[in-house]
Amino acid sequence: MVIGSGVVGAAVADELTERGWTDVTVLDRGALALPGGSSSHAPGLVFQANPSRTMARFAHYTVEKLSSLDVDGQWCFNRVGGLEVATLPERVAELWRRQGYLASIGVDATVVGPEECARLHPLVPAENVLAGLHIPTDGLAKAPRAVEAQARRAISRGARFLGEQRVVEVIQEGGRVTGVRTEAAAAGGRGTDTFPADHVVQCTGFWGPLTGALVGLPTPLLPMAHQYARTAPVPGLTDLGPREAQAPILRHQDRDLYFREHGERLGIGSYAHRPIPVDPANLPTHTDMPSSFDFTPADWEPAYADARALLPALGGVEIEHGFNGVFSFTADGMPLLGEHPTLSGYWVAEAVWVTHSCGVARALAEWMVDGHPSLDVHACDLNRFTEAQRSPSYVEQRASRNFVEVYDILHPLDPPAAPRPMRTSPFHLRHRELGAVFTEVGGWERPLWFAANAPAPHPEREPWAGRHWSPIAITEALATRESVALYDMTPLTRVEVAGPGACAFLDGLTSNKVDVAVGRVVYTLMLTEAGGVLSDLTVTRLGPELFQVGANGEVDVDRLRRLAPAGVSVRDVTAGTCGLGLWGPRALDVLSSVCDDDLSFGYFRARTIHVGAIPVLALRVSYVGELGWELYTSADQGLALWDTLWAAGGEHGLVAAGRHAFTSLRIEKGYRASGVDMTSEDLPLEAGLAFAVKPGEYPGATAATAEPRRRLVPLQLDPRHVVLGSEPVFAGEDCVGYVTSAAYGPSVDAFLAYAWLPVDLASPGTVVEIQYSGERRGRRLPAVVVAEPVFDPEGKRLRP
Ligand code: FAD
Ligand code: THG
Repeated sequence: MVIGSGVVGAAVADELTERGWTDVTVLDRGALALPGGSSSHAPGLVFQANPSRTMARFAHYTVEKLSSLDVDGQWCFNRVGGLEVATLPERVAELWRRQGYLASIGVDATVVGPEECARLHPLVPAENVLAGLHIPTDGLAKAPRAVEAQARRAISRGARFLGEQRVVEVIQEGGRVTGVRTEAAAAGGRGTDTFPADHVVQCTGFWGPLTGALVGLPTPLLPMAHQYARTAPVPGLTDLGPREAQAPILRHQDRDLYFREHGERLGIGSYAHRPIPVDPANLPTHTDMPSSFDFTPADWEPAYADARALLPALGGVEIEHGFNGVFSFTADGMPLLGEHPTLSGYWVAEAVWVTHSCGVARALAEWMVDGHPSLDVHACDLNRFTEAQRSPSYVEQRASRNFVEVYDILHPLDPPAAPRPMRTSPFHLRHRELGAVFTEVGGWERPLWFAANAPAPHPEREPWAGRHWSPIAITEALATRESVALYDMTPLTRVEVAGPGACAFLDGLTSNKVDVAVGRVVYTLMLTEAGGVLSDLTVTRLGPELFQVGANGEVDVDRLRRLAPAGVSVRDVTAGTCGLGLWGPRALDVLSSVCDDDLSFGYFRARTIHVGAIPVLALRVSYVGELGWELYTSADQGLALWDTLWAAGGEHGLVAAGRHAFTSLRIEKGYRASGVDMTSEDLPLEAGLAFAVKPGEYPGATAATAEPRRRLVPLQLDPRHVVLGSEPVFAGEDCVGYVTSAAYGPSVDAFLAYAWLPVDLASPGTVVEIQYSGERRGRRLPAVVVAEPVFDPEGKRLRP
């Protein structure tokens, strides 16, 4: 059962029937074939470039799929190409970065000069642009036709599509969906129909919050209006008949505008106006086009002036028709995909553009049929948000911000603006006293570095590479290696797993053996059935059936909850507790001066100790690769814990250290960051995690040991060079891989970047190039594969 017959619902029906699930019914509240959602009037520009590899590949699949479909010979996809132009120097650099994202997923794109832009697009004068990114395979999707073509194919395999059936209730039994009830607008009046179903997929676009409410599911998206208008005939454009367009679709992101041809007219979309949120509860219910609101000319005027400035041919041309069309925005700009956390069989695919619709639908169908999508979807996971991040006010503030920033040049480290601060650890006050510069992760304020520490001498970084970075991070990292430093570990997700069967549950869920002695810590992986790495966890055995799991965010918590058998409780204790990392060669000096307990317990062991008067769970674990402990206590005692350690640390050179120091040290040690260095697309052996995979009965056990196809390896660069992550890696002219995480490694005085490379290019000594673009054009930086870890390969610091 699919609710909603827009581009997403139709694509889901097509993908499910292709996989043999042919008993599919698609219901829509509107009349078919144009039920009035966003898909009914979307202009359908498909630009594939995206900083997210997953999103870019979703788009690429949409291009491939729609190119192969037609409706009675009429096109679903018109491959006119895409042209993103730059009018500001910083946009030129951004175009190079975008070219890099595309290269790393195998899509050709070229940064071209002004003359070539003018040659490619009849309305763009060379003198108005600095450069352009030309993507020959971008183009126009005809959304209503894409719906029709995919619906027809699904119907030919057994699906049915029913219009004027508004789903008003989801029927459930024992935590599973069993069907839906609809209000049907039949010819003579309104009636009620019931449809049994084992699975329900919510593809209701911006109605999502209302549909979700039927099953108690906050669907964190904000419907917003966005202006689109069509001009009168433009000199220089010609009537192209059913072909509609031949010039590339055009983006003028410096002014939040995009353009497409409609024959001799031009269609223009604008994100330049104020955010116009729409309350889904107040949508007009009895119009043919509830997604289309009246045009507000005052919002349009400045945008049209900008459009005319880029395209002088619009000078004397007026707008013939405009509207404020509604579609969905989320807090982080990513779609919402996955299964309801507690109601099995209830799936969601919302906040999806036409651009990504086919890729999203394929991922969801794979998820439903095979257990997990073939692409990494953790950043799209419906269950990625904490409770606070699902609150309507949070969603409104962040989604509105996203609307404003949709075409902005965003630095990977740009922190979100509001609402902040949202979650603060008990150490926050002390952080501020020490001049912390914060970013925000998962709602938590997280220090990047502390102004109280002095900058290390280091060559100045160019502005892009230096943004949100400070050579103070080098000081903090070196202090960790040379004396001792204090890190806030509070944002690390901590989950208590308890009750009869807890041990068997964790043992049967993850790749390492967690049935170990009480007081031991185990590093272990959650895998997909295909062996892909969903997450890496530390599992600390606190009692026979009591464990503390260190995890990577909400998606992990969701998986643990979902799969826990009756009797095993899964409790996220992150918010009520706090943690500090006390690491460095002098960590023992500091801790022993405020602790009378025996601190001789070994590496990857845990004990309850007292720091001053504070009971603390101490783990001999260190993500930075130094002697020391993670120290956890309840949130109320956090400040006392900080103050006790801080007072004791003075004479040993204790410094507060931030996230940049942390990252550079973990990269020196070769410790992977789940979701960044490896994802569900990567096998443990490929990611260099064979040591965490033991024989046993757990998801992915068989597939996990397959032969590596590629490898995650460290690359070493000149210490003056900087890359930030996601850059493409080249061997000669061929793009052979991409960077995951990177940082300057102060202990080895080299810049380090982890990257995925084919097996034959993964041996130490292999020379490759990373394409980096900071201030202007892309540059190729030489890099060499090195053996790992580059720092303390024998682990002497951890086991002195
Ligand atoms: P919809 O098409 O809205 O479909 C949802 C369906 O669910 C509707 O048909 C609705 O009737 C039905 N429904 C809702 N509630 C119920 C219920 N209770 N029971 C039964 N049925 C229900 N994207 C691009 O990629 N490129 C673009 O250039 C582009 N330009 C855009 C321009 C404008 C002006 C607008 C408004 C959007 C644009 N978009 C673009 C975005 C894109 O149109 C949408 O993201 C996409 O169409 C959403 O598809 P959908 O299937 O999720 O939702
Ligand atoms: N601390 C705790 N839990 C965590 C993390 C953490 N859970 C999530 C995430 N971080 C897990 N990631 C790692 C990565 C590496 C190590 C620990 C957690 C690590 N690895 C050693 C190595 O690879 O040599 C030891 C592995 C072993 O002996 O099995 O320390 O930061 N609590």
